[in-house]
Amino acid sequence: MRADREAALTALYSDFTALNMEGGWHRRFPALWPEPRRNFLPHVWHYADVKPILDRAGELIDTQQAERRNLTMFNPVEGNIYSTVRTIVAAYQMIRPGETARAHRHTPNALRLILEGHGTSTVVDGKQVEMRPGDVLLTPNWAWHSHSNDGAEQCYWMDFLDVPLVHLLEPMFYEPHPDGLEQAVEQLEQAPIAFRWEDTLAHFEAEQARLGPNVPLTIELGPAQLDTIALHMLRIGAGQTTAPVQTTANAVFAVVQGNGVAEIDGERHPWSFGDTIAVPAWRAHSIHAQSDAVLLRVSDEPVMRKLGWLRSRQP
Ligand code: 1HN
Repeated sequence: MRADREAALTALYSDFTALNMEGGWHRRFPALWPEPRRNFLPHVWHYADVKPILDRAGELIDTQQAERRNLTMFNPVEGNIYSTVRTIVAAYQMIRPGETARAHRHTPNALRLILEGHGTSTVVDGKQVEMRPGDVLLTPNWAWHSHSNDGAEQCYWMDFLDVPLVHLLEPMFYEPHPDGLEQAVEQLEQAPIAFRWEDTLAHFEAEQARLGPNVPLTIELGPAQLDTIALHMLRIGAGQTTAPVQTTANAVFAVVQGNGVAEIDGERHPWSFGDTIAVPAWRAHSIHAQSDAVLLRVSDEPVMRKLGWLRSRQP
């Protein structure tokens, strides 16, 4: 009787497999778990390591060959070859004097943080804005964008895109501009897609007047224009540390100025100007500054909030 049942079960389970199905009571891997598994790894990429590599690439690869001379930072978690955290990819890009990165558009949302160099501008849907250090410039879903360096200096910046989220959900569309560059272009000093460094500093001053001098400040670059990505600037004074937090939002931090140490899941990660810090979902973290620091936090908070999955707590 018992042996009959065992044989019947074995037959049942092999029929599952043959038909590409599985019993909820028979899984080899659980489908549900009590709280987020920490999957992607905390990691820091140092600009001091990246910059010479961008410079070497600059001597070997031109913008004819590479539509964008960019280096993407892939998380060291096993099996990953692209994403910086689950939903976001971060890249460094450099453009040399006289070069143009041709216009294209794609469904992934993108933004840039300018690190170094003057004389380069970006054109987003026909609006040309200069790129200056500390500025954050947006290229939303399906906006045309190109970059040109008409100055004398190499320009370095960081790109952040929701490409991994688009890969996951699959609504990828990409199109090169038929003319290579947009034809009718209007030059703008202020534009809704441009968050200027001077405005960020003024915003911090106003926030400090409200909260006092001894606490780290967080401001949002808004109103939000990217559906999937939230942008916050953090100002952390020398010796200050942010309150530890654990959140379902995936984040990448970029260092705009200063240096310090990020504590992520109990491990210390030193950072300085231009570095990229991957803080994946549910990794408890706090950030300590050793000199007056500003960091940009790029996160998928709007996605988590919209879908009812944003949960944050003090670890
Ligand atoms: C992209 O289109 C740009 O337009 C930069 O400057 C970085 C990284 C991955 C995929 C597309 C750009 C990118 C990118």
